[in-house]
Amino acid sequence: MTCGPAINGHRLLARLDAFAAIGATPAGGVNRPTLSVEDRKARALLANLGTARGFTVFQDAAANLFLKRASTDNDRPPLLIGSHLDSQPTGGRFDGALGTLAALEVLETLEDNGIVTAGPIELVAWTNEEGSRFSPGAFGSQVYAAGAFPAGWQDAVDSNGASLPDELAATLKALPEAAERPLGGPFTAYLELHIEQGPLLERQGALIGAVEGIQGTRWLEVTITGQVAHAGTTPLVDRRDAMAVAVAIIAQLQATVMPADVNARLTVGRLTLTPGAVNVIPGEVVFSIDLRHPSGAEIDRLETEITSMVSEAAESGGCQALVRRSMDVAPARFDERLIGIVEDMAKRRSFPCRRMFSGAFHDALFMARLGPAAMIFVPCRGGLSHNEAEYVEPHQIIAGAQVLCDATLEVAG
Ligand code: HGY
Ligand code: MN
Ligand code: MN
Repeated sequence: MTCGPAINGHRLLARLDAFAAIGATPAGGVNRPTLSVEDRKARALLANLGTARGFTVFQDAAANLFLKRASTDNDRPPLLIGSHLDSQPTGGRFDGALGTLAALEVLETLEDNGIVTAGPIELVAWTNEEGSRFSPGAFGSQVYAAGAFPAGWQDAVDSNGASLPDELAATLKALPEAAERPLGGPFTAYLELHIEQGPLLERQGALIGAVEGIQGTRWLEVTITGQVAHAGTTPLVDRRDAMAVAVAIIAQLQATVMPADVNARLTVGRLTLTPGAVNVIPGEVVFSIDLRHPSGAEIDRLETEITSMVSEAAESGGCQALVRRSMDVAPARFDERLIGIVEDMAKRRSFPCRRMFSGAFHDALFMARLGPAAMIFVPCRGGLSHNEAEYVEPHQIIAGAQVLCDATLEVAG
């Protein structure tokens, strides 16, 4: 069977280096928070690269950034390919950037080969996939899928008090050359290349992951309120120590949830306490819970269990407790035809490929609710991600981008 045009691997690797320099950290990672000055720099670079090749630059009200490559019939719904440019504070060079820049490489390869597609192909760089600066994550794709902003989004502030609406407005303003794109809209298919962010492909010696779906994710915010008091004079019986209660809850969660179920994932990634003085009993502790499972019903059951565990521990420690959901993403299955195309393209190139589920959430999850979507994974060293040491071999980068290009052409017809 014939293969499509070869992508330009050198150009793609050079692009990844250029973007890795934006928000580069001393340990070799990137810190490019969504809607930050660094994010705006990366967006501007992407827009300039697109304009230089004659692609039209758009952004929608959520600052999702689009590069449109024209076709025979530009009124057809586009084929969307892309990922995100924002990163975790101690993020890697490939999470998001790989899929976004591979999508650019696909558009440029079509351009280099003078290939005209029936319908337009649009690169998309989603706003705030990570959710680490502002909750919820996958913000841009959620807004695209809903055609509207989530309730309460205007109240989101980051740890320095910067507001989401202000940062969004400043980011939109920073790209005046981008034309306005209405929110949402039909698309013929959505394809996203991403690193696996886990160890499976590497362990199985596979080069390509044909992703069948994504597990569910629920973020909870737990607030424990006790009483601020003197560390030296307050006997145990009189303490209402928010930290003691929080520690007991977290220890119980760690000891019960994941050990009981190999498919469950529970992470306490953020904890703040007040007043935070050495000799003062903490009056308030707020901590996050990132809960994941392939089964939505299991997530519901675990949330109920966690909520009652929290209130019992708070009560026995003389404290109040509040559990609030800050993100809730149901599991998603991808389009069987697209998954098959990814497998076929990998086979055509003799790239070892295996089907798998994604432990991480991705923007493709929301696109799968609207239309046919699928993902292509490549391995990352040791399965490490959300870590500055994140690494993908050049041949794996090129293989992933090549499969994205072949699958795009197969779908674009
Ligand atoms: O958290 C996630 O699953 C995604 O990688 N941001
Ligand atoms: Mn990502
Ligand atoms: Mn990530």
